[in-house]
Amino acid sequence: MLGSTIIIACLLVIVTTIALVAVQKASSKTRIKQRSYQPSIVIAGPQNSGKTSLLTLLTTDSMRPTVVSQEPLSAANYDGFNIALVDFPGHVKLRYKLFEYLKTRAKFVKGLIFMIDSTTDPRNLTSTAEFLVDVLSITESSCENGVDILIACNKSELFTARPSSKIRDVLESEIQKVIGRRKKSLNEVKRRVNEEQDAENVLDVLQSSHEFKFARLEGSVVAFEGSVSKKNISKWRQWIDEKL
Ligand SMILES: Nc1nc2c(ncn2[C@@H]2O[C@H](COP(=O)(O)OP(=O)(O)O)[C@@H](O)[C@H]2O)c(=O)[nH]1
Ligand SMILES: [Mg+2]
Repeated sequence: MLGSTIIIACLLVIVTTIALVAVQKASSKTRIKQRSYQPSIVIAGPQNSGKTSLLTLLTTDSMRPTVVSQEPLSAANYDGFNIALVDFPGHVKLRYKLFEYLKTRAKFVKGLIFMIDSTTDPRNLTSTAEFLVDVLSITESSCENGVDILIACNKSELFTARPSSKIRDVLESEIQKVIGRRKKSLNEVKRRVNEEQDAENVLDVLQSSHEFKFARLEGSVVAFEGSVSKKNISKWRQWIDEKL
């Protein structure tokens, strides 16, 4: 009698242990699944630069009037590949959606198209440079090789458009100033809270020596001009094809 009770107790312990291990394995599998995303190419940049027009042209081969959306617009399986094209709203108040996306999925982002209106006066590119610093702070620190970036200088058919090389150079020197200003304001805050140190570390990732250079980043940064309305986007298509 005592013997069979012990055997039943042992069996119960064994069955419970097996069940617990099985449940644990199943839940860790779901966690791994949740961390895996479809690879994507992100379209970001200031408002009105032509991001949604580009998404429309790439996915429908036509230029249509766009509607401002507060949510990212996504096209899954672009060109038959297992890759999504995601267009993020450019408004300052909605940029957190892009930053959250990049923070959680940087490893799955095959490339980021940062669209700019090339007719923007170079003297007004400071806010664009600030936006790009926010993006680079995440992409350069979230994955080992960074994320490759195409600065897509749109509306190049307009006569006031600046060449992409000029825009790239202006952005490079503006970013240098933005980093300088941010570091200075961090230094002015004497309290050494962990979070502040983190912010400084991120800036150091972008600026290993005293001068910021795109070429020193982990991800490659190139700038090409194009025009969505003239369907003149061959250089951008070529860059996208390389990422597919
Ligand atoms: N001149 C010109 N206008 C363009 C071009 N691409 C887009 N636009 C216009 O720029 C405006 C903003 O485009 P949209 O795609 O909504 O910009 P988003 O805010 O970045 O998504 C629209 O009026 C478009 O028709 C282009 O290559 N040349
Ligand atoms: Mg848009």
